[in-house]
Amino acid sequence: MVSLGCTLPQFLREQSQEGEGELAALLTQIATASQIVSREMRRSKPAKLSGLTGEVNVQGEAVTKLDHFANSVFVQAITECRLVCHIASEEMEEVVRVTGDCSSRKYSVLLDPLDGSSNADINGVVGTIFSIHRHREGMGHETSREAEILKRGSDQVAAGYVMYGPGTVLVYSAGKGVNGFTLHPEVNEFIFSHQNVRMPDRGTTYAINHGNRIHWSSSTEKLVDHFSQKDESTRRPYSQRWVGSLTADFHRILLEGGLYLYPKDHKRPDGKLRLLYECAPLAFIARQAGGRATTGMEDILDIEPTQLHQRVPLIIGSREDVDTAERFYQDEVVGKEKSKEK
Ligand code: FBP
Repeated sequence: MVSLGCTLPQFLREQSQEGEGELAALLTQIATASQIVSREMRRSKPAKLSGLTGEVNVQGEAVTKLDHFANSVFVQAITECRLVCHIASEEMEEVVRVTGDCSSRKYSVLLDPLDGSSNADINGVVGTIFSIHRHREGMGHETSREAEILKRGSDQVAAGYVMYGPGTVLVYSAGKGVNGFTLHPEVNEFIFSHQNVRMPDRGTTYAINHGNRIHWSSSTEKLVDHFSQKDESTRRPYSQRWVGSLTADFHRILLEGGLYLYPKDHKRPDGKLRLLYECAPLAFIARQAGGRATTGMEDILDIEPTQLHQRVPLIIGSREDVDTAERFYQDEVVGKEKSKEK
C-alpha cells in the first residue's frame, strides 16, 4: 500500500500490476517532460520564451513560444521512451508516426502541450492535458495514422493533466481511481499528495465565459439563470468562476465540485474545445472521480471521433450538476421537435 508523500516513480512501481510496467514508464516520461516545462515556465519571463512565435497553429490560433517549446519537449520525451507508435498534438496538423519498428510499441499519445497558453505571459495558470490509448496491432501504416488515433474516450487506458500554477500538480488516472502529485520545487520530484480523489456529487460554482452571452443558445441562457436563482435545498445561487484555463477550472471542480461549460453557441456551433486531447482525457478523469462530462446530448466518452482536431461542446463536473445541465439542453431539443409536429 503506497502512502502519501512517496514519489511518483515509487507510486507507479508499487501500483503497477503485471503487464503495466510500460505504462508506468510512459507516465514517468510524461512527468519528466512536464518538469522541464515547469522549470522553463518559472524562468521564461521576461526571457526568451515569452510572447508569440509569429506562427498560427492548425486551429488558427497564434502560437506562443511556450506552446512551441512545450510541444517539442513532450514529443521528444514521448518519442525517446520507445513505447509509443503515434503522437498527436494540438500544435501539429497531422499525427506523427514515430520512426522505427512499431510492432512492439503498445501506446499512442494525444496531447495539448500547453492549454490556456494565452495566460502564460500574465503569470496565469496553464496546463498540459494528455490521453493514452493502446496502439492497435497492424495499424501502423502511413495511411492509417488518423484511424489509429480516432478512438472513443472510453477506450483510453490512461489520461491526465499537469497544472502549472503557484505549484505544479500532476493528476492522472489509469482506470483505477484518480491520484494527484505535487512537484516539490527543491527536490524536483512529484510527491503523492492527492489520494483517490472523489469529485463531490454537487458543487456551488459554475464556470462559463459570460463574454459569449450574446451568442448563447436559449438553453445555455436558461441554465445560467437557473444557477443564479435562489434555492436553499441546492445551495443556489452558485458563484461564478472563470480562470480561462481549462486545467485550472477543471482542477478546482475535481476537488470542490461544480460545473465547467464551453457549450456550442451561435458563433461556435461545435463548441471551442478539442475532443481528443482536451475533452476526452478530462472526461475520463471526471468519470473515474465520480463526475461526468457531456456535450449536452451525448456522453463525451461515447463519441466516435471523425477528425483529429474535432471540437465538441463540453459540460463537465459534478454528476448532479451535469445531469441538471443536460436536462436543459435535452428539453430544448424536445421542445423544438414538438413545435415542428404542430
Ligand atoms: P486553447 O487551447 O486555445 O488555449 O483554448 C483552450 C482554452 O484556453 C481553455 O483552456 C479555456 O477554458 C478556454 O479556452 C478559454 O476560452 P475563452 O477564450 O473563451 O475564455
